[in-house]
Amino acid sequence: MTKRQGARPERAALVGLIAGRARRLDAERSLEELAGLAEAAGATVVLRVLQERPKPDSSTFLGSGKIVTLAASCAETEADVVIFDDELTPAQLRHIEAAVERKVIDRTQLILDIFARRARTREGKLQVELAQLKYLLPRLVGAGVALSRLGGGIGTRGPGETKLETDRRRIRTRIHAVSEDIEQVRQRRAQLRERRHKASVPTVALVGYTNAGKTTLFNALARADAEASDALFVTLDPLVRQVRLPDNRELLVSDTVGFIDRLPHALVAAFRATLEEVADADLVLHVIDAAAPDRDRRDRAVHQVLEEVGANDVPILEVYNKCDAITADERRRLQDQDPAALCISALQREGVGELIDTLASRLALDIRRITLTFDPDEPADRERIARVYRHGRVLEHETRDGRISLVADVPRRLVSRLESR
Ligand SMILES: Nc1nc2c(ncn2[C@@H]2O[C@H](COP(=O)(O)OP(=O)(O)OP(=O)(O)O)[C@@H](O)[C@H]2O)c(=O)[nH]1
Ligand SMILES: [Mg+2]
Repeated sequence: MTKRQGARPERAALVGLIAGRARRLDAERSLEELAGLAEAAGATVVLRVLQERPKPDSSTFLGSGKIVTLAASCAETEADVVIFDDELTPAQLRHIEAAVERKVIDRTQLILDIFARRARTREGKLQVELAQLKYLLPRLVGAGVALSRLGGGIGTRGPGETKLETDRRRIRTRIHAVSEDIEQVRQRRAQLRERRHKASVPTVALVGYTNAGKTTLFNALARADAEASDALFVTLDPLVRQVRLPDNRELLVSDTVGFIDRLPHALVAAFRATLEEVADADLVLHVIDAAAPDRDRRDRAVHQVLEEVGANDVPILEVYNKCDAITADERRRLQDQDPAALCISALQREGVGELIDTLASRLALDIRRITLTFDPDEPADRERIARVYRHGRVLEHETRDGRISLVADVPRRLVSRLESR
């Protein structure tokens, strides 16, 4: 089933909560970000509501009085859809929808919708669809009144202009089929990574908040031309390219999906195949938008996702990007805060050479001196010798009794592979 959106953009009312100790400023920025997300999903924002209360109401999120006010404002502004800045429980979703008498979606569903719009490859589409279906299933409990009313638009679109399945039994079947397909993709990726490991090329994974400039930096490093744009979640599928270091060694750099505050858990889980690239890297390069007003909130979000994908024990290098867009004073403050910080401009290719040098030394730092003996008649041993020469620094080479013995400095992560036979 394919259904195209009509030409008229959906009119969206945004609702956020200033809850508990959360600062008003954070809530405001979060709502600002939600507006950006709504626009990325093709909506026009016609109303913003920020409500202060200690914690969300378990039934209506805002409380029954405020919900009535919200319904009136929505009618007045002719909003088609109400978007909540937090994930709603299935019960909240039902109650709110009944009260405001129009489509209600939450931050999670909105992000999933954007991912669905952006997904290009089979892998990306499968992963997004899985996350969407897993989100939907518990929300179709009962008669599924709420969702059956959804005509179209945000929250009803699957990847690639498909309409999402809303029949529970068919959703279950579909979840099963999609999961199996993803598992195959995951295995294929794992094989590719294994092959790269065998080739002993170190990998660097670019991570960061969406729109931080990862793809721009990726292009600068790899002299590639992947799509970078001032929109959220432009990149979904991992790209891997070779980068040659000044000392002629090679490394692989991967660009992947951007992170965001409260990245839906279902999405992280579904993107496991993609995000394993990060967990498996030798170094994570965290690209930070130096010009973003809420760096701390973004920073927390990135670290949370890294932890969720099991990448928190990969060494990390932080880079402040967009330093062309901040004042000299701000730059100095940054450097005071974090003396090791690298300030670059991926867009203007400033500091990229220095970054490459840093990458080279960070990847080379972890070196061990080893002595190995090889049998040059063995093809596997000849391959190992070649590998030592390619990736290490050979200090001694001695041939005795038909055997070759090498003393070399090699990256620690390669030691086990060179010694194993
Ligand atoms: N001023 C300035 N803008 C930059 C810089 N680097 C990237 N940008 C801009 O920031 C926007 C986002 O860049 P991308 O490279 O697409 O960001 P990304 O992190 O890959 O974003 P997603 O893939 O959407 O998560 C684009 O408009 C870039 O031109 C920089 O160094 N300075
Ligand atoms: Mg990108």
